[in-house]
Amino acid sequence: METLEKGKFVGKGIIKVITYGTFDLFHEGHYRLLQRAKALGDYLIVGVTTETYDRARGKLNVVDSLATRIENVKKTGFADEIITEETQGQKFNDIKKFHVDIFTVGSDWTGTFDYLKDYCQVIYLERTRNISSTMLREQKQQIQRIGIIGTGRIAGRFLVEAKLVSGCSVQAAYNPHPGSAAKFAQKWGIDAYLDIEDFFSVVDVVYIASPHETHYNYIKAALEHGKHVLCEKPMVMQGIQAEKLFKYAKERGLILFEGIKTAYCPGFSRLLGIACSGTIGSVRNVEACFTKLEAPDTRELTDQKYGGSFTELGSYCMLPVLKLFGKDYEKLEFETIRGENGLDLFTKISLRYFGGIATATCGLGVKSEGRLLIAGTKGYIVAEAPWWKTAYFEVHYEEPGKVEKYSESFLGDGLRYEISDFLSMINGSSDNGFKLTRGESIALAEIMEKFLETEDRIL
Ligand code: C2G
Repeated sequence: METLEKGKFVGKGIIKVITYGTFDLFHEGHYRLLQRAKALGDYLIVGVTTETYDRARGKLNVVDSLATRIENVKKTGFADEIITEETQGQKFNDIKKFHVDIFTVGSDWTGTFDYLKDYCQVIYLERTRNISSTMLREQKQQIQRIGIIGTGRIAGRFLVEAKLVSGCSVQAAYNPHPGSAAKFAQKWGIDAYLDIEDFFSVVDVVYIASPHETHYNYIKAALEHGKHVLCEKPMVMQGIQAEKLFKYAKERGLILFEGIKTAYCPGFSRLLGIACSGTIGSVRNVEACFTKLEAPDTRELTDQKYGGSFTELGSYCMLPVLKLFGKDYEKLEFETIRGENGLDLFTKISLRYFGGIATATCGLGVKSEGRLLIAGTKGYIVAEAPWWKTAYFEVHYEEPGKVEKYSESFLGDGLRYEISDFLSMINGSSDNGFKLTRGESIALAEIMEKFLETEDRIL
């Protein structure tokens, strides 16, 4: 075998191909990838990721051990050599070390590995769009086929994050508007449906990322079709609707889950753990602020029915308040600054509890300092913006020099944590329902409802 010259394939000897993957819960997508990778050359090297590397790159929920995953790759008979992938940057070194001619990976990674083009050929093989239910049944695999309702920005982010959660495969998207559905399908290489019945027939669980006002009907329809549901916040904006949907889901043995990503990220769980541990004494005051300036012509600031800062950001700011003080407030008041079209540009909610007070502030048209402050009888916790993607916070006491600092990882867009918890609840492997309880979701919907009632909206 001749050595490779930089940027050029010298193809006189055998053609060496390399590919990498976790290969967890081995399925036909993996099989087809390896089959086609082998067909690209004469000798196939497969790099199987170690647990440590998967943890480092933020891949969650990996079920099978490294030994099982290697065994499954071996069983296909396509791999001539199996190695482990242990670190970031290893691909480049492997290509040099093994004199690789072709690097290949599924098209869900298109563009990511273009930096290797200087050293070998890079080929993105079309990913397998649909993993058949028959195959999953035969292998008794716990892979959930996810369908997305709504094809906006957040749906794209969800796709990227879902790729890093083992045990699921995004297979379909639904949007009643042909143009948007087709655009999304083309961009992300998944099947888009215009008919909701066809869509439901190919998925096990549904992620809802459509406009707020459509959530209720979509959740209901999905539950009626026996699908578990993960819905973007705010799930619904009436307490009674939330109650009905949770009851309906429970009767059918289905999981209904509101996606407020902060609730599921490791840093926020740790922060709550410390706040409730007595370290800062009894919690007496919670102040949460989240502002994000939006252009005046965006949906958030023009949707007369459900736009405005509180419907957009209120779920995040109310989350720590509900987690620390609960749902039984004695008093709740809104103060709002409205734009010319009547929508709120800035809203502050004040709540009084037995033994505590809280404010939640959000703005789309007024900028303020985003921070979460939890004050107790012995000290306080502070997390600066973006505290809703909690990665760092401090605990302070009366003595100015005494400061405890906490860091936690928050990877990517953070949606992977809620997807992972949602899947583990479906599979019954753990009950993460406590991170955002049904009662808290219902309370949030009631507060949204109260807020909308204070306004002159055409509902
Ligand atoms: N794959 C596919 N079709 C699917 C699912 C996966 O073609 N429906 C491909 C992936 O694109 C990848 C391989 O199968 O090439 C292994 O997939 P995973 O086990 O999910 O591994 P992944 O996280 O994609 O790791 O360093 C690791 C690599 O970057 C890829």
